[in-house]
Amino acid sequence: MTTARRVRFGFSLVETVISALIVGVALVAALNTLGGVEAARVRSVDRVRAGLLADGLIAEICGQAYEESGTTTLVLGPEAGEKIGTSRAAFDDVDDYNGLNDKPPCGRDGSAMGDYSGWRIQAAAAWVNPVSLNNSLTETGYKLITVTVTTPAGESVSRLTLSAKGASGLIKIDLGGGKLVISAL
Ligand SMILES: [Ca+2]
Ligand SMILES: [Ca+2]
Repeated sequence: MTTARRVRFGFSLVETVISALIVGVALVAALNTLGGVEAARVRSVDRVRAGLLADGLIAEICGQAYEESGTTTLVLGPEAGEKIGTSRAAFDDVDDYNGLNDKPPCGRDGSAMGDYSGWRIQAAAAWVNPVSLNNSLTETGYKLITVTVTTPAGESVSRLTLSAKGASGLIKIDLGGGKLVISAL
C-alpha cells in the first residue's frame, strides 16, 4: 500500500486546537448571553420590589394628617422632637417625611429592613398648585409627596401622592407606564 492511499484516523494537533478554540468561543458567548439574561431578570425583580417598597411608604404617609395639629406649617418637615434617628414613630403629618433619606430603607420604628442592603428610599414633600402641580413656596392647600426607591443597580422607581387640606382622603398619583393616573384612596 502506498503512502497516498493510507487511511488517516483521528485529528491532527492543529485540528484539535482549532476545534477547542471554536468550542471555547461559543461557550464564552453562551455564558455571556446567560449572564445578560440573569442580570435582566434581577433588574426586573428589583423594579417590582422597588415599587412595592415605595407603595408601602406611600400607604404609611396616606395614614397621616395633612398638617401638624394646632400649628401653622411654615417649613415642610418633621416638627421639633419628631425626628429621632431613622425612626418615624413620631411622624404625624404628611410633610414630616420631607427629606427622608434612608439607606438601607428602615421600618417605621427605625430598624433597618433586612434584605435591602444597597437600597435607598427617599421622600420629598412640596406645596403645589393643584392644577399644574408646580411647586409653591407657600401654602396652597395641596401637598405633593414623592417617594423614590433606588435599587443597588442605580435604577429609581417613584410613587407620588397628593394630599389635600380638609379632604377626607388622599389622592394617589401613579406614573406607571408613563401614564398619569389619579385615583382616590
Ligand atoms: Ca408632625
Ligand atoms: Ca410636619
